[in-house]
Amino acid sequence: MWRLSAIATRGVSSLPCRSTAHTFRTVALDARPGYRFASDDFTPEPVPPRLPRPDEAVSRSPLIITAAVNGAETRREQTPYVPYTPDEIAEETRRCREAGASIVHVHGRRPDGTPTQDRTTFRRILEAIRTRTDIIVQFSTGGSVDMDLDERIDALDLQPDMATLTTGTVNFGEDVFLNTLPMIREIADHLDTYDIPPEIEIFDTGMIDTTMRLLEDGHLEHPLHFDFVLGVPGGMGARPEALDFLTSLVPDSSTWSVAGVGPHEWPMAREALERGGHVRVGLEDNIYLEKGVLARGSWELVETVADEADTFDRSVATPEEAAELLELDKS
Ligand code: KMH
Ligand code: ZN
Repeated sequence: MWRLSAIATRGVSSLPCRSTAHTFRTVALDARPGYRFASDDFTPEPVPPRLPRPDEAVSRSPLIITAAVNGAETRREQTPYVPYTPDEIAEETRRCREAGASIVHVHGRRPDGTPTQDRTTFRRILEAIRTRTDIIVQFSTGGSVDMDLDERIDALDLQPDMATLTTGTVNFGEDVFLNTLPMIREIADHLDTYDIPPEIEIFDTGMIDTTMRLLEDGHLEHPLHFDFVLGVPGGMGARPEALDFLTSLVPDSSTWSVAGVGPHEWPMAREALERGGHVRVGLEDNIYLEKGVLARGSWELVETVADEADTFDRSVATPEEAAELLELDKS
């Protein structure tokens, strides 16, 4: 909001209608005291080149790595390593846990790979994961772009440790990932009913403003964990400046991770490592270990981040440590 005000002020500074400009100036001054204007003209001081980086104040907390092992869109035609069945998903999850992941983000698939949020499928996935590992299990409520709301929330009564909540609509490649306000409220309230902490998925800046409104209206509570999904075609681009801005907007009590899509996975992971944030990787977001080389599973992407953590003075969080950082009650 304050940025829009400042830009609007600059936009009207050469306009003859000074009363309009004055209105804009007042808004800008109230909203962001850093912007000052000479008393009789409307030329702002230059915009600082960069917002202050938040990493200076951040302690080097253990690194939470989330493995997004399958997603709804990644297909065997693209990579043979994407898991479809509950057993395949659970095996891949076990490998990711061994490689350093403390959270797994899962979508349901039918045996032919088509996406489903069907409760029976999720029950099998949950059971298969639980018998193999102690990882924190996070269900998707995003599903795929073709699903209706009922399908997306069908499995939440199984009470996973966490579930996602996207707080806005976004273009998603050629499609639209629809999340109207009533839908968002319904998912948030459903999560609350089953006492499931959300991970707030942010594909674009306005989604943070909507999250704030949901907090004010009592549909969400502090502390929140955000995941900035950057680089989706149609969503917010994956740039360090985007992270500057997004991290400046979230409440102080929040934790955050970043999921860079496609070639943005590594640069964004490094930004998060450096700033004290957390990282999501996996075949849902990116199928390559490096240009032209397929990752042999999400575990290999997890392993790469875990190997790099030390360079940034970060230890890799166990599920227990992750639960503590996110203030989850893991029973
Ligand atoms: N598959 C995307 C349309 C989530 O898991 O919560 C939505 C998505 C978000 O993947
Ligand atoms: Zn997902």
